[in-house]
Amino acid sequence: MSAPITLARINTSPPDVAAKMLDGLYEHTPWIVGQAMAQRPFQSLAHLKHVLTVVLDDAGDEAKKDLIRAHPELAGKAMVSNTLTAESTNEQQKAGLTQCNPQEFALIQKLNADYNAKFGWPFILAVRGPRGLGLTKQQIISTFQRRLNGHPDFELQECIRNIHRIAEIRLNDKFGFEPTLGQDVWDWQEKLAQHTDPGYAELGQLTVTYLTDAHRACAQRISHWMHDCGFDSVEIDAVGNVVGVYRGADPAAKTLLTGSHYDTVRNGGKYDGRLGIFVPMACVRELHRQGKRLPFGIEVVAFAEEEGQRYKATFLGSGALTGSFDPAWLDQTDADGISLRQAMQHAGLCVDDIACIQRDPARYLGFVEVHIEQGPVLNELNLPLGIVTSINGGVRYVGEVTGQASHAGTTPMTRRRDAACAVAELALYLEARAAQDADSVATMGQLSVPNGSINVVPGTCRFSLDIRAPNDAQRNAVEADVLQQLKSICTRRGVSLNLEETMRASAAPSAPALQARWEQAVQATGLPLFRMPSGAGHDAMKLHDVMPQAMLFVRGENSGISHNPLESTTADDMQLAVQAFSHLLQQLAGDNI
Ligand code: HGY
Ligand code: MN
Ligand code: MN
Repeated sequence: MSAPITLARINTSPPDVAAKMLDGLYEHTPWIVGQAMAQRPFQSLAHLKHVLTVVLDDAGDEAKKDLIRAHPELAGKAMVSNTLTAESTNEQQKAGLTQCNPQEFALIQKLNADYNAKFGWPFILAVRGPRGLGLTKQQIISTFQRRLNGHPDFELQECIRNIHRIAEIRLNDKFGFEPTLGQDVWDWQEKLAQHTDPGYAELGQLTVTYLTDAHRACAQRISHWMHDCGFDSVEIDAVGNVVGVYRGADPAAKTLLTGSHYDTVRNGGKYDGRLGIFVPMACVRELHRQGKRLPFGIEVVAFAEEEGQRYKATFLGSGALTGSFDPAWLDQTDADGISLRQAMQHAGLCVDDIACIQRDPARYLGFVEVHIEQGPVLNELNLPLGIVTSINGGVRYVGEVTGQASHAGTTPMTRRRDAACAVAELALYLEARAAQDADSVATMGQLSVPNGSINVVPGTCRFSLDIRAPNDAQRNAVEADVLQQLKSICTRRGVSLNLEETMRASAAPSAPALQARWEQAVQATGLPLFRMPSGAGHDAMKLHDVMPQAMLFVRGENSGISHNPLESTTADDMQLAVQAFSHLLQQLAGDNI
């Protein structure tokens, strides 16, 4: 039995001996590992993995295509003729590809043929999957079918990203490394995703909106898991936030506040918000397991409402902590006419206690939040972690344009007051106006004709506006132009407008001292630093109003797609997030690290 491979042996052995220990990482392509040896010593596995991606990136697209073509097809000829490498055999077995039924086998052969004919290389997918346990055959087939429609430039890079994921898992196997904390965080998210609102469960979709039964089940599960992690106190507060406190050794010390939200958008992903709850929970569990107390307390809050889906009360959960809960929200009604007040009472929440939730900022060191990036940047850079420099400011509206419903057949085009066309004209202006700035974004996420008919000119059209920019002045400029255009469209078309602002959040630059701690923590993992703004809004921008805050981003799979069931990240990346968070805690504790 050869001695286990260690980083020390890799760093100190002659380069060819070290490369030999890593043989098989990249299918039939040893030169990548060979060239990476020049970058020794490797600080960590994460450092080694990233260096391998850089070596290949520097080699260019033809080298990438050669590497892809060195791979076998899934359930392909090599599997049938039993000529797969040991690693590929293991991987395709774990994914059940060696047990395809005739229909599955025929379908995969057809997909292989079509994919090869379209792209000129085989389809590559890390079939061990984001958890490392192996994807199901159905997941493999549906990914295959989805990516067959991709663009060649994207598919080339996506195959390479999957090859790096395959190499990462093979490297873990060689080192006997299991990202166990990341796997636990991954499993918590899977279990929590079992709770979803009625109408979505049947569709296999994840939707958890404020105070539904699924939402309250999530609160219960999170509170039970917090207890299991060893938090000293766990409570569900008057707006449904789940608050876990792990006391510090020094009762006079300030507390570190952290957390994120557990509500989701409709048909959302499993990681948006939730990752920022479970990463600190895993850190507290490790402290508890070691019987360790930091000088300061750690308060992890699972915020009950951030997305503003059921009620127009965005950031309700974190807003309650900063004293910005708006009592007027209580009279808002949802699509079924249930008021927020009724929903809270039905959930057993005491509306009178909401004011008690407000925190005294002087008691806190600040707020840190871990969140998936929800964009493609880290995914395309092959970077597991990113440092957030600022959160873009945003403003949201809901509106209704009223024109004149009339007969689609008899109303001349010159005599119409078509509410939908007015809104459609605004949508195109919104898109063009935001595109004028390199980094503004504007979205009309909702556009509907209530009780519309195929043969009636729309008399009413409802819509939403979501406008964001890296700073408030730029956001306000886009907003002003859009509102001005909306007004002139309505005047010209003879339609009326009802518009309501539902959310306004200022851009939130990270507190330099806390950002520096995230940077130190990421460097300690062996990864390069990458600083970036957040296009998405987060609870941190609410806490920003009252205390220092800074965020850590975790790479998303599938181009970092979010607010979509394809949202994904890996147990290895979550492990690194837990590692970075633990390092930040040690820094704050003054540990000499
Ligand atoms: O919309 C956002 O940016 C966040 O996901 N609520
Ligand atoms: Mn979200
Ligand atoms: Mn979020």
